[in-house]
Amino acid sequence: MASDIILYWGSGSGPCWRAMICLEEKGLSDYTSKYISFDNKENKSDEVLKINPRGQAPTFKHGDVIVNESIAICLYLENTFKSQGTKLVPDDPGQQALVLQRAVESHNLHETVYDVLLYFFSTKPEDRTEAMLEEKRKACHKELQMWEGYLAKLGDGSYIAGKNFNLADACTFPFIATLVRMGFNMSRYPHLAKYYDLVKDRPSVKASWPPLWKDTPNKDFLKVI
Ligand SMILES: N[C@@H](CCC(=O)N[C@@H](CS)C(=O)NCC(=O)O)C(=O)O
Repeated sequence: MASDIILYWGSGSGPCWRAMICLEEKGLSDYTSKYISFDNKENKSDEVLKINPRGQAPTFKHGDVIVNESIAICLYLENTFKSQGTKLVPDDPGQQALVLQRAVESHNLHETVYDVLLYFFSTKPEDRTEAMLEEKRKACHKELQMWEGYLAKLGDGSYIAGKNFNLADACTFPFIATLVRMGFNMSRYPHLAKYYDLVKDRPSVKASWPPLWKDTPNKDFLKVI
């Protein structure tokens, strides 16, 4: 029974998706799901602010325990529901170190992807300059080369931090999927493209796929990146 778990989440939010994937992986899919609209500023409602003074999503509560910050939520779920569902953090110290590192390191990918998107969302096409596009392009490719290299080193069929799906994937995949959704041409990164294909049909990922993305075609903003 997971009905004493409440998650406030917004569609298409990578941080929210991380928590939702972990809830599914831990067999907690019957949590109390509270969808909030960022457009209607529901993340700044009294109900959310009471739990999360930053007024951000994900906002999470389990009984009387409040945990905000997506990676903290994922780690809390693993620690609290250790014996059920997918093991998200391995016991072996070396493997664990890699998983924790990649999970936290996904912050860089998050920042990079959202920075590029913010540029597109906050400017009119006619106001975009080639110099700014080049700056965003460089930052994005520099970050993606890092992740492409990690996957290349691990070999075909690998997840982001080893042979099994774990916390690092829950934390990283949402931002790879965001790039694809927004029209980024992932075929230039063959390992990342294979990784996307490997993870996109995973039951936890499918069950938590952003609803607004389900019935609409991918965007094309990032085709120039
Ligand atoms: N570091 C936070 C970031 C959460 C975050 O930035 N959430 C965005 C949605 S993707 C949000 O709530 N934005 C509204 C705001 O900051 O007012 C986490 O990982 O949970």
